Amino acid sequence: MPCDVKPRFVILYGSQKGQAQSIAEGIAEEAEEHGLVADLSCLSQNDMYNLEKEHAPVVFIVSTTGEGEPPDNALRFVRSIKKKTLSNDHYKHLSYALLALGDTNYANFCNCGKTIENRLKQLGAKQFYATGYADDGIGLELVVDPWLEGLWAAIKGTLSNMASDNASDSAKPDVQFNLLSITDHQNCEAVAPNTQKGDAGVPHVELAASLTRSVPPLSESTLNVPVLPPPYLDISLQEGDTSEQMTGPPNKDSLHEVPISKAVQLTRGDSVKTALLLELDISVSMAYQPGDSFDVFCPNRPAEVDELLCRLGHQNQRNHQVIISLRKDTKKKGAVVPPHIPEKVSLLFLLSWCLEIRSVPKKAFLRALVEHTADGAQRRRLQELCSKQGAADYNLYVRDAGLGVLELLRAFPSCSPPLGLLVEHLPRLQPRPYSAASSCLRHPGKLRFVFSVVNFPACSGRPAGRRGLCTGWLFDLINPGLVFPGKAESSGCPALPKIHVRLRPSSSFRPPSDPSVPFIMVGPGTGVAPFIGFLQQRENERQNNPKAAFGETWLFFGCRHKDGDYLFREELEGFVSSGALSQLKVCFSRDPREDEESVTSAAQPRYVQHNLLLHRRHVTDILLRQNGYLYVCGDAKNMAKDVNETLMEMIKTELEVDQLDAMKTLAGLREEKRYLQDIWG
Ligand code: 2AM
Repeated sequence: MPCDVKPRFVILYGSQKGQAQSIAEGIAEEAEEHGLVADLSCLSQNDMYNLEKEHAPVVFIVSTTGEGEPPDNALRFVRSIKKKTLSNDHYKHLSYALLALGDTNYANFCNCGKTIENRLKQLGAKQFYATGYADDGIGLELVVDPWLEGLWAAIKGTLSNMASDNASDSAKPDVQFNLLSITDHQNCEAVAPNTQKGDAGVPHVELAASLTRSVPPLSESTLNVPVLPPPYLDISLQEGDTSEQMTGPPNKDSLHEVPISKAVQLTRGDSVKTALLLELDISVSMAYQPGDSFDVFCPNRPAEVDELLCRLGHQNQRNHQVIISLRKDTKKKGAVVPPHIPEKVSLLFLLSWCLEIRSVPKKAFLRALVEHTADGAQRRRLQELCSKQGAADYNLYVRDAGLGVLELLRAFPSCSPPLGLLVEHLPRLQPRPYSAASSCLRHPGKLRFVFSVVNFPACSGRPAGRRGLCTGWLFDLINPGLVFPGKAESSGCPALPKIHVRLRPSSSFRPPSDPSVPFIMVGPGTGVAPFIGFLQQRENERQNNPKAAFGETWLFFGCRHKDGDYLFREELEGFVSSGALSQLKVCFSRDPREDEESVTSAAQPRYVQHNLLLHRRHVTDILLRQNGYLYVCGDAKNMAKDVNETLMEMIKTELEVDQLDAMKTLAGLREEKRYLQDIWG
């Protein structure tokens, strides 16, 4: 091997939303500092790598989507390594390290990473560095940062072992490294809180005090912040309007632009979150089943886009065409112009429809902002926030507060980043998923969905008043034509607009195919949505086949006030009268209680899980003896976790088994796809 050839490594990634991709790209960027050359590709680009013949160490970065599935661009790879025909020495040359990303709010934490790791081991691969399991539920960085820190020593150690092996075997190929990454799905609405236009003029000094508080002088070496190379993207603006007036999201290939045919407010009063029902006219576009969900594409808020344009100094160039190219001097092999940005795009369109401007800036982004911050104290605070010493502050003031780049720029007024930095660091603007709340057997050609308008609380760096991006946008869109509770629909309503949507068929969240199988639905708040579809379908089936055998159906619903947010009350009571719903169990968490002591009192349980507990005999009988199904829909962080805990307790009591066996029973139900979740948060 010639002595001036740097050891090379390959980075492969698969990405749904870009988290693992950006980690892999970060590793690739750092490679040069470590005297290595990186080769970056996606796992789905299987013509770019050949693990079978790979004699070099490989680093996998793998995350998990949905209920434990691989991200789309890792599916084929996972399938290929699962083939039974592979011999157990198939990967005998392979040395690997693996970083698994996941979210403990969802079932089957890090399942894709675990699957790949198990299979690699079975096929003879050797691990050269301990596997990291990073949890987005509490912050990926808690595991990712230390894992990355130790990675280079592990790579170098493996490299030197290989080099000494090579010295004794000159016929072996050059030493290489490979990095493989796969990225996961995250729920979107909650990730990117931001402020509204009215906030722009508020003095932020006080609000941002804790974010920007001056720090005692710290030496650069204490802060341990590496100096980053300049961005690899060249951005220029060409005067004049873009030829095409772009409206709606880019890449409309699989999208449908559908009219909103109805908008109804489902809630009353101020003590509950405003919940709305929207009906889309899909008669000429798509077909769906109860249990399916679909994506809504929404733009960033114009006020936020305008403020960002001003802050970047481009206020008069909104309609200029943005031209993005790779820097000529870039040496990064895998560097590409972000694929989610069309070739010809106006600056306004770029910031409105392509970039998630409310996304929480990663530490790498903060690090890059340091270079563009003039004021010394502000630079130092930014450095601290992305250093090891500032990890707790970063988590508290940036990550947990959900601050976006706009709030950071407000808090650090001397920071003036170039547009290219934003294009490089802001992820793709993601559509927001919603569950269908209807059956087309009941509403032919129509698709209904419900949502609560999200309001984010104030925090350091952001005053109160900011709404969820998509729910706030939908609310403003339909507001003039909204029908209020108890009011008759008038034919003189203003016309409702069209929106872009894309169907996301569910692989398993469906009523049992055999109608005689009993099932239980747990859906507090807007989590009731898919069950309205299930029950409309069931009612229709019962009308068409009055003699068929139908299993019992139970719905556990919860809300705050009987007279405020009891969503679909009339329809649910109608399902009970028609027999489509055998048991409707409703609880109100904030209505006055007769019995404050006992939350599980038979008279007044507070939450759905308390009601489940009250009916544990029936519930466990349906699940464990009648082979029934259990569906849970709604908030992942609290409700779904608590329901899971309660189920565990119920199984322990009813089957008289210990915690471990109860866990196994629940895992078995998940495996058989009889315990299914459609949860978010
Ligand atoms: P709360 O808002 O009074 O706390 C729909 O959002 C319903 O779910 C509300 O009644 C809400 O109650 C309730 N809820 C909140 N946290 C919950 C949890 N951990 N488990 C079950 N229900 C919960």
